[in-house]
Amino acid sequence: MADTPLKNTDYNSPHFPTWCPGCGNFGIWTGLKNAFAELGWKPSDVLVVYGIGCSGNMSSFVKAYGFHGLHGRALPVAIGAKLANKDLHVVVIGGDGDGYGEGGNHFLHALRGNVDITYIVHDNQVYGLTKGQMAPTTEVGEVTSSTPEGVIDQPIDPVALAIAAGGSFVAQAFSGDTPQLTQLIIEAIKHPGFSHLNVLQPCVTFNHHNTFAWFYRRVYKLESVNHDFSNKAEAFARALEWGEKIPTGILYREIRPTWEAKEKELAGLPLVQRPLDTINISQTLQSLT
Ligand SMILES: Cc1ncc(C[n+]2csc(CCOP(=O)(O)OP(=O)(O)O)c2C)c(N)n1
Ligand code: SF4
Repeated sequence: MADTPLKNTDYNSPHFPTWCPGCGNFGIWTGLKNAFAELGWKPSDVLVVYGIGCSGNMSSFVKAYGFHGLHGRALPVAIGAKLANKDLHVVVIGGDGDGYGEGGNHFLHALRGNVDITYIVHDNQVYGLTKGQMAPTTEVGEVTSSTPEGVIDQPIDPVALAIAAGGSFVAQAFSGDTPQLTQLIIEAIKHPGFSHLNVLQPCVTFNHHNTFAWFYRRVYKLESVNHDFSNKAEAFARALEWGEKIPTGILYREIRPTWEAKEKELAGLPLVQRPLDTINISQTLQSLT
């Protein structure tokens, strides 16, 4: 924690983002830095793990500890870091292709495991960095650079999937509403367990359907309808909403023990602080011969 109040700009790296002008990633970048400042975290208090994509390029634009992983593999890196140092704050940034496609398997099992990290997905419904191929969330019929005759596959619904797979915190935000997004990032980070925040993020270059204007006409805040986020059936029904009405806010939250709390070997000092010279693996090695 810092002694003097922190500002959004304290997390700026020397590099200004290279995203296309008007890209929805700018709103998420702002929201993340706002959240860190409000939480009073110094850049050295947090590790941000990134996947590969326009979203993952944020690794160059945020001043904090960072690890730019492989496509689809940000979650296992982040979980490994958290288990090695349970006192470290760990946030993961990735795209919908990265996290729901190539990394979909990691996503499902992270939801079940409930390791205390926060996963923020920049859901622009397209592969941005590789120039506009279909992604797991692209809508049926969309013409993309890899589907010249329109998408045939049914899109996945990330928030419904997360609730069904056992997520303990599932929320959705819109990158065009930075104040709400900032608060949701803070809520997600404060949640004791795995938190999933799907951020609706217009890609102004390759997705000309799900634009800022398109979202502004459809998004509504769950607070405005007194949504009960402890009710799983209600949360699931809201999570399925898409088209004319799209919910933002916390869809589902439950408190249950984290993976770290249940694993007896992790009780006490974080693994990184334990002296290495007390570790004796000779018995294990002998049992293998
Ligand atoms: C293992 C592997 N497969 C494929 C790629 C190529 N690749 C890089 S980024 C990307 C898609 C990124 O899309 P998304 O995750 O939606 O992120 P965005 O760029 O839209 O933020 C792909 C397929 C790669 N780098 N590594
Ligand atoms: S290609 Fe799309 S997601 Fe990538 S920087 Fe440009 S507008 Fe943003």
